Amino acid sequence: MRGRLIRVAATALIVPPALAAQVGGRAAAGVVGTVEIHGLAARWPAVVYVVAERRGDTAAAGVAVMHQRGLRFQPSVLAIPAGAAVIFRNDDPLVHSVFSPGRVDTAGAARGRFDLGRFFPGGEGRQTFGEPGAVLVLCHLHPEMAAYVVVAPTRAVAVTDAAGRFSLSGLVAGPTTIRIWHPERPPKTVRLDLEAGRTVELNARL
Ligand SMILES: [Cu+2]
Repeated sequence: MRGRLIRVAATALIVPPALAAQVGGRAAAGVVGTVEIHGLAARWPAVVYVVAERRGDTAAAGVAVMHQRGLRFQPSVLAIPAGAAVIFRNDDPLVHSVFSPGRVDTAGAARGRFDLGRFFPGGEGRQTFGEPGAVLVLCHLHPEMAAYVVVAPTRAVAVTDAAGRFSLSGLVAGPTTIRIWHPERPPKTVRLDLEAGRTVELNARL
């Protein structure tokens, strides 16, 4: 299903020269803004990502870390590009496990299910995420522990901060589709026409 277009506060801001990165020899574009989760105490942050990029980015997708600390997964939402790995590290003085019942996106089926088993204090496990989607991560020993690994189809992905702000930089200018994800809301799709060397502001409400 296609996401609704939302009203965009598209204000062209001046990008400081030091931040005006190049993409393929041209000045890069950027998007900054906020995501407000209407009618909900913000337990979870949102994830904002570019759906498709025209440049061929062959850089390694990298490795991210999600901690188990204070009987919580930290961060509670981790956003990575497809192909990246996540190291789950037990920083608590007790045993945790790490597993996923499968994807919770609109694909429906329990693809992406995994179970890394139990980890003693200081132990860690590693999982690579090849397919885009939102993956719920749980601990068998502590049912209250929950987190999401959001696997974006591109490298252009950001998690909102405590104030709901996000920033995407180094983007290719031109028509761009942005998707906003939150675990308790349907995803929203926004289409922007990005200009080289400029950063536009996008303020969305889910
Ligand atoms: Cu646990």
